[in-house]
Amino acid sequence: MASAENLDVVIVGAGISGMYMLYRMRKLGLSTRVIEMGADLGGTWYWNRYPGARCDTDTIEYSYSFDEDLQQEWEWPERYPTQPEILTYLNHVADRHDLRPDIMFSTRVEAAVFDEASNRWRVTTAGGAAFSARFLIMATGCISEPNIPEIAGMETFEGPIHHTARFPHEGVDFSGLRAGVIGTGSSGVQAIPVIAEQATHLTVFQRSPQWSVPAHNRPTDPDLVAEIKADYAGFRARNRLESGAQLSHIPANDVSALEVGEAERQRILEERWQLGGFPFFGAFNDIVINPESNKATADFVRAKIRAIVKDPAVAEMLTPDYTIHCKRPVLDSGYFETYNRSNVRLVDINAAPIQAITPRGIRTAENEYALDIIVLATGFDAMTGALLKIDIRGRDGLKLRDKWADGPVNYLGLQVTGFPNLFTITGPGSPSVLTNMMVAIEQHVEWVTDCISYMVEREHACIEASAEAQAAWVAHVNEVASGTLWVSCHNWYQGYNIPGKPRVFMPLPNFPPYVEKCEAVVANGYEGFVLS
Ligand code: NA7
Repeated sequence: MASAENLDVVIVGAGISGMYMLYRMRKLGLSTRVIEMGADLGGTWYWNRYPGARCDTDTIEYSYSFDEDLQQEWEWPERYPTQPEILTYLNHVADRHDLRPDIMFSTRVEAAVFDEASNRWRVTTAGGAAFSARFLIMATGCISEPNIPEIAGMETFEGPIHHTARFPHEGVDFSGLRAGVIGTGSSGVQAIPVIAEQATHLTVFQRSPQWSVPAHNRPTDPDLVAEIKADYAGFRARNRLESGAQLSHIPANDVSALEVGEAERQRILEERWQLGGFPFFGAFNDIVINPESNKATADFVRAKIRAIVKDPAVAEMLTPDYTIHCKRPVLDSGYFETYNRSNVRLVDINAAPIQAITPRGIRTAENEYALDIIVLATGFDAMTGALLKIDIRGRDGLKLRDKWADGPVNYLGLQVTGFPNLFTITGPGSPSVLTNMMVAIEQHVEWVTDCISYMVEREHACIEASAEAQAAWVAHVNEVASGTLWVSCHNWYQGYNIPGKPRVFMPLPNFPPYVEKCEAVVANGYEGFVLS
């Protein structure tokens, strides 16, 4: 067995959460190492380099809040940041705080085993390195493990096949090529208009149509930025709790779609449509809980799709029949308009499924499509995929894979019973993907920092979620989720995109009460945790 380097803390992943976690652990004076699979930092923003990749949260909110000088100094050129801009920003943060020396790149964690005799985690990597740490923090991301569908004949294709989350760093020139894109989630919807402009021909293979709304990207408004920077801390605080860490600082209208007449309803929806982005889904306060309000909103978007897409048959194929906002909302820049181009064809693979990838293209139940290049925009094994890829074993050799065989269970989305001193940043059971990830990440990193600091000060060896607290938390998450329309369709929040994955609602709706709960737990001496 390789001898292990002794550390206080091992953090897995050098994305937004791993970087901030390292910064915080260093401030506590703890010896810390971040282990990162990629050749460089950035996590999501390191890997997702497909054409058109861009964050769908406004730049003024999608940035760290912990460094006042940084947030005052940094300038974003547009409303939404592009993938390269975010990567530049994260590299700047790493340089500014000298984070790199404690990050091991190109190193994949293979296993993490808890040793009960020493109360330490032994972390081993694919390259044979070993670390022994008191605390193990999984900063592996919610949407980081790509979903590569098993399609017969994939290996026979004569051209390249790229997943959006594993796109070549040097980029891909689609000029002169017949391209095929499988998948129409956020990644597909962002990539499709850009690829359509370059490629000779583009075929989009759609399993589910999307309720996409216009992003309305535009240059940064200097007046708005000046106003925010005059009191950035206040803006962050309002964002965090008053607007519920939603995906936009523009709050939802506090009115039901059913409380207003038809003309007023249309006026509000049109106003929100023109605002663009996530504020659209805040047109009314009950879109995700009231089926009738949801239908009114969906009907509005349905009419928009019909108005944009010239061919009625194509418009029909592009119009979803499920609850709007049930799958994670998608923002676009000219997505529906792309289907008016003569070089773009839409194929409904729900009606005629893909049977095989052949050497020259894709064969469905109805047709064979000749292609030179295929893009898999097929998403991720979200929330649990990256965690379960690692062989994590807690007390008595208990495997996390077994513990979560019927779906993830934990307390506060932070800790799993039987896995002492192991923390998951934005784990399932926490608001995570239903919020602005930046806000959720900072809240978790700060909670974990305070917890570790408390333990170090009081010389506690272990913290572990009690079985009772965990059971109550799992029941709570299910109860909250079941009161929403997020359980009414086949979304990845419930694992529907991965064959065989347990159908469990994974994120926790509603950020402010969650933060209150986390704070109350601390105020009550880490209620629900066993400290030893
Ligand atoms: P998503 O949102 O999971 O979208 C993946 C798309 O790929 C979606 O349209 C899926 O259809 C489709 N898909 C998945 N598996 C298959 C197979 N096997 N065959 C055909 N089509 C398939 O991932 P994205 O990368 O677009 O976005 C992920 C997140 O990144 C997003 O939510 C934002 O947070 C940013 P389905 O809808 O499952 O029928």
